[in-house]
Amino acid sequence: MMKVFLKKTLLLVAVISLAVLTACGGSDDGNDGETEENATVNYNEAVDHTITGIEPGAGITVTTEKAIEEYEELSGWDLEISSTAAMMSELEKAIDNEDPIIITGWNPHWMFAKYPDMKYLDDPKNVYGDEEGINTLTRLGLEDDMPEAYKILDQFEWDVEDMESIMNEANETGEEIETIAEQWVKDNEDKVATWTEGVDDVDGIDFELVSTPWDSERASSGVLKVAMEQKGFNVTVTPVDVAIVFESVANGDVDATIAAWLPYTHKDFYENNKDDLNDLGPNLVGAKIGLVVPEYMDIDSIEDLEAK
Ligand code: PBE
Repeated sequence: MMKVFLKKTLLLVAVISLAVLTACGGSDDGNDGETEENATVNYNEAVDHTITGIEPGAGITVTTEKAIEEYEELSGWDLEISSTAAMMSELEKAIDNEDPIIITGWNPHWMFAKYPDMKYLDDPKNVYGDEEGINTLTRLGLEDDMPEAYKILDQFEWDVEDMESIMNEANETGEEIETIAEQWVKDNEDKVATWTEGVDDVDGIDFELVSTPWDSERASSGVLKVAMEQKGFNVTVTPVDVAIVFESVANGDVDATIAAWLPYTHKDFYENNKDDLNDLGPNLVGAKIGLVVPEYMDIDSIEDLEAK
């Protein structure tokens, strides 16, 4: 009798515990929903309706201004324009404190090697676009004036991994990108040989490459300069704002650039100048830009943000 009673009591206790646990679980779910909603609202205010951006002369800056115009959810938002270095230090601070932050991010760059727990926000209006290429553009007439240079530019292509290996190493060691790029050329003779294949040596022809100041382009222009100098060219690399890159190639002030992010990031610059330059297509595929947030932020799309 006593045993049966005990058994029943234990069973009852077990059933009650289970019920309590389930109830807690249930109310937890309810809280989650609330937290999610609140969190989204708070992100907008926590970042002060501000996207942390980079230099004024970048394509991603222009594209982000366009996104602010095109997305209702970004109406009233600001783009904080400063420098890539300033943006990266804001990002580091935010991640250290698990604070929300929205940056203008891109690949190839070492930001994803250093902070792998970040994500691109979905961009349903396709303002930033999908994956794109980094194209080679030359001035009109280069093929006739400098056939050897033209042939190297036409054959120049490499992979995201190549470019990133240079950028990551420079970031980790603190050495200049150009120094590492030079070493990369020595270590990758076979790949470099495909760029210069069938090209005769020249005797000190000056060649002007125009580029942008970001690590990705310091890496590409760095390797191409060394590869062309091995064939006898004297190469000058001039880093300038994106607008000047396109204008100077189109004006024929410089010979070429290998720094055109297309078809999205530099779209407007390309459209304005495309009739006056020669587009040799991508020298790298798999580049991307967009709005990037740390994974701990509970949003997935630009449309999860809210207008000011
Ligand atoms: N970037 C890196 C540049 C091109 C290379 C994405 C910051 C831009 O024009 O936005």
